[in-house]
Amino acid sequence: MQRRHLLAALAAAGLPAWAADKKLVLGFSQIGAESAWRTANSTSIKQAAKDAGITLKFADAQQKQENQIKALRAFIAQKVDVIALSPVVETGWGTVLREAKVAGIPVILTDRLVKEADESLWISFMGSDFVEEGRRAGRWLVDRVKGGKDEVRIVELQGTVGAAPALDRKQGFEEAIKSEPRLKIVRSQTADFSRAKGKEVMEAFLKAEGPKRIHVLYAHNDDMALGAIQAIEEAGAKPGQDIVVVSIDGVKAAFQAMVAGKLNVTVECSPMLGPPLMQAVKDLKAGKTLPRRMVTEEGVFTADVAARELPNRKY
Ligand code: GYE
Repeated sequence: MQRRHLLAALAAAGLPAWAADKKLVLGFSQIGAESAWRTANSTSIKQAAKDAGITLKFADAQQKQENQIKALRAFIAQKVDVIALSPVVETGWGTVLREAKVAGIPVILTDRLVKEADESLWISFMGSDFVEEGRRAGRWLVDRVKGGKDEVRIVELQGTVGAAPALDRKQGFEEAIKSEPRLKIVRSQTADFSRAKGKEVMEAFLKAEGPKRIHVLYAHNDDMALGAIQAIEEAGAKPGQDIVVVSIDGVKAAFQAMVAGKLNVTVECSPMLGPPLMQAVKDLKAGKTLPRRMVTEEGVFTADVAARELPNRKY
């Protein structure tokens, strides 16, 4: 933005001209580094802050809500201009969000939503529609099994317990497969969005059911699917053929697995939230009102388009 525009925006927002010379400070509380999605998300945030000339205080909570709460308190003590939070689970945020509100620091939720009755505790939420992602995965499967007669036995790898994308992707998928009574989820367990746990839990599923009694794997993210693919191969079955593999995110490794014929479909979930977040921080400080909800646009990619799409993938 040109300086005279910035000054005009500041004046319109009732802010003094010196505010134009102060670099904005954003405190960002990240969940951790559990998946390729998360790593791409962190890179996007850091790069976009640099490009926008915003000072970023980045805190990695290593998957622990208590670390996120500590980070938020540190941001409040440092009087950052804006706080952005990607909450590991949905509940338990009321107290610390109220502390931010009392301190007059606006909070933007990115990626995941919280469940709090008082919705004035955050000013905007940007990220994907996880229920819709689950529905897209389910609809693809309903279409795929159309016309068959036999029961289709599904095992499900859930994301982190209590996390918005785990709850919502389960709900959306279940809703979509209701229209096809042959589809049955026979086992469902968390593997915490990680590749190692995805492999471990899939091994347990294969042991309990036997590879022949599992027809479909639905994983709430690509990393768990990729771990599970390894387990399926080690059990002597062919992922993508003997067991249909459906997952979510659309990371590069998933496209590579589709090209190799081991994964059937991935529902896209974009981690590139850095640029819209920095824009929101600037808009906010220029006195603009942010939309309450900003939804990411995304698609569905199947194995037959994977080779063509792979070079276009940004994460
Ligand atoms: O799908 C998963 C990550 O919240 C959308 O978290 C995100 C999810 C993503 O660990 O891979």
